[in-house]
This record gives sequence, C-alpha cells and structure tokens, in this order.
Amino acid sequence: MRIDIFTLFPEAFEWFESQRHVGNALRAGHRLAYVNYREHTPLSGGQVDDTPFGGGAGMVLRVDVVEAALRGHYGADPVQLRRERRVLALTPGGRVLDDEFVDELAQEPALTLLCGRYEGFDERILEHFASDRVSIGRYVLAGGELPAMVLCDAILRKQPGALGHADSAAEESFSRALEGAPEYPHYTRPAEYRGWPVPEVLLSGHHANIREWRLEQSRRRA
Ligand code: 6GU
Repeated sequence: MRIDIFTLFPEAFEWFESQRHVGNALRAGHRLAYVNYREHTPLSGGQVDDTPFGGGAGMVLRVDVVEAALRGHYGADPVQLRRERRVLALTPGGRVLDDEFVDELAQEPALTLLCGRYEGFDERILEHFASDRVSIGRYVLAGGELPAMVLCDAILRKQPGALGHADSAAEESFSRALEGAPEYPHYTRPAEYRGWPVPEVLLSGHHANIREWRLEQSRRRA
C-alpha cells in the first residue's frame, strides 16, 4: 500500500510514524509520502487559501492550489487522476468511516488523501478531484490531519505483517469473524485481583468452550 498525504502540516505525522505498528508496515514495504500544498502553490507568499465568496467566517482551501500540488506530484491532470486511483478528501460531511469502508480501502494498491484546513475545501476540489469524501464522525475538527492518521492507522493495521500476530486483525471488533459485533472481553494475569476473578472458562484450556464463550460475549455487546 502506498499512501500519499497532501497537507499543510506534514510535521504533524511525525508522532504517527513513530508508532511500532506503523513502523512495521513501513519496513514491510508500505509507503507514506507527504506533499505540502504550500510548496506547490502558484500564488505569491505561499498563499493556499482565501476568503469565501458570499462572505462568512474562515478561509477556504483554493482549487488552483490543490490542482498545482496534485499535478506537481503526479504529473497528471487531477480530473484524470481520480479515475486511476482513489483520491480521498477528508471532510466532516463525507462517508463515515467504519470497518467495512476500511476493508474496502485497505485493498487498494495506492491512496491519495487530501487534508483540508480552516473552513474546508473549495467545493470544486471535492467535485472534480476527489473520488471519495471521508469523515471520521459527525463532529468537526480543525483539519484533516487527525482524520488522515485515523484512516492510515485503520488501513495499515489491516495489512499483513503490521501487527505482531497474524490473526490479530481478523477477529477484532466489528470484523466479519465476529459478525460485525464489538470484540469479546480480554483478561490477563493476575487471575484474581481485589476479589475480581477472571471467567473460569478462560482458565480451562478448553478451546472449543472458550471460542463459544467469546462469540457469545461478542454477540451480547452488539
Ligand atoms: Cl475528515 N475533517 C474534519 N475537519 N473534521 C472532521 C472529519 C474530517 N471527520 C470528522 N470530523
């Protein structure tokens, strides 16, 4: 998987890349690349945004600036580009990310993420350059960088080898293996703490019973 992230704040991703499961994915050959809109702007003084036509608060990311960044990076017309690869605009009004959507995106060979800031994107960016609009929930954040990290985290941990154990992602919350339900509860040592015991079945070593108990717990949480 190759993910190109267009942003005004590439340095915001330093902490994200320092996490072990992200590092594992990168060592396994997955790639995260960053493109700063500001380095591609055709406008003077590094300008990337402008006041909204019709008035109102905030600033809007300009369509010509986003085109210059996409064209500069891919050497192609962004209107054509979105036919060849998924170009995801991160915007609060988009399709809300869930496990099924993550699975769909995790199967792509390459993704482009467009992070907005301020009041958001000029609508023509969404209309003509983006193949998808993605939201991480029905609330508003100051920019698309945190949503981009959420999306990359969710996608990269689905890639083979990103997690320590091969099965870790298959049977977690909301997966098909758990019929879309939340995950069953986990326990570790000590087996009893302040009088709070671990369910007996988990200590039994009886794998079929454990499996049945876990599926039942998961279903109850659905
Ligand atoms: Cl993708 N962007 C912003 N700015 N806010 C959000 C969001 C995205 N998803 C939920 N809130």
